[in-house]
Amino acid sequence: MVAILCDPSLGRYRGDVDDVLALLYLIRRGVRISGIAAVEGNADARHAYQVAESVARASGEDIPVYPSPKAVRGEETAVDFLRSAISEGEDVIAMSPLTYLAEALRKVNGPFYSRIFIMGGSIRQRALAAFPEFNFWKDALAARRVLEAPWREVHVIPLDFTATVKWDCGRLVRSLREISMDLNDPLIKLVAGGIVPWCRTSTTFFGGLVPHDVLAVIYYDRADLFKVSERRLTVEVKGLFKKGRLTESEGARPLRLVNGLSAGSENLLDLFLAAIRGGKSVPTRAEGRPLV
Ligand SMILES: [Ca+2]
Repeated sequence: MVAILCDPSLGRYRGDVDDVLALLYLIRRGVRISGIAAVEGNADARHAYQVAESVARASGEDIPVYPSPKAVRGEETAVDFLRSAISEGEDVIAMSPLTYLAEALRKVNGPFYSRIFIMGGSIRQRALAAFPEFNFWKDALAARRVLEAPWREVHVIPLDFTATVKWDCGRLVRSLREISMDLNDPLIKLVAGGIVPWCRTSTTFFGGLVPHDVLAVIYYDRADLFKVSERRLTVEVKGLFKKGRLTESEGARPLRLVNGLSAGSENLLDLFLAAIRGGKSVPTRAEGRPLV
């Protein structure tokens, strides 16, 4: 089972849709999701929760969604859910600022049996723009606490790597529409329609869609397609343009840092679309065959 922490947006020009595409990938691949903590970050708390609820409903699966503590009072929140998921030893995939994960960790005694997979951080000063990577920059202290926690394994998919991948938005939208019609799948239909505004924004500003969070979940599913190095890194917590950066630290716990693709996996959009179309029938890493 895997617990998801994300800040999904859909149907807006200003909200990146990579979280939603990542959820679509996991659901279509049949990865068992114990719940989605949908919090503010890339989107406000209420929008993030509504989007995650729509995705869960359209999937037809029983996937509970937990809101940010900012969005509700008195209900089970993202923090409560993450705390119980870690207590149960579930894997965690984090694709948003890490404030609520750090808060949950304070309430669980380590060592944890969980593995953590995080899209966040950058080593270079300017991997994509003047600012460091958003998820770590937004709450750098939380990011540092999460990396320092006694996880079974820590995997980081940094901006240095994700910014090297760019997808053709026109092809992505056309292909998802085709697949949704062929399969008559309400979740793919929801995503295919909702990603259009952000696809226009990202084509204008970045020349295509940079699929940050999607790369984190493809890595979770198919680590064999990626190059990884073991590093001892911590998170800078000070300085407007420095905070959130990953820097070497001898005393840090070792983590696995994704830094490229292995041979033959260059066209990740083909691979993504094949997984969305093929669903659970596409061979997994465990079966030792290529995905496309
Ligand atoms: Ca995100």
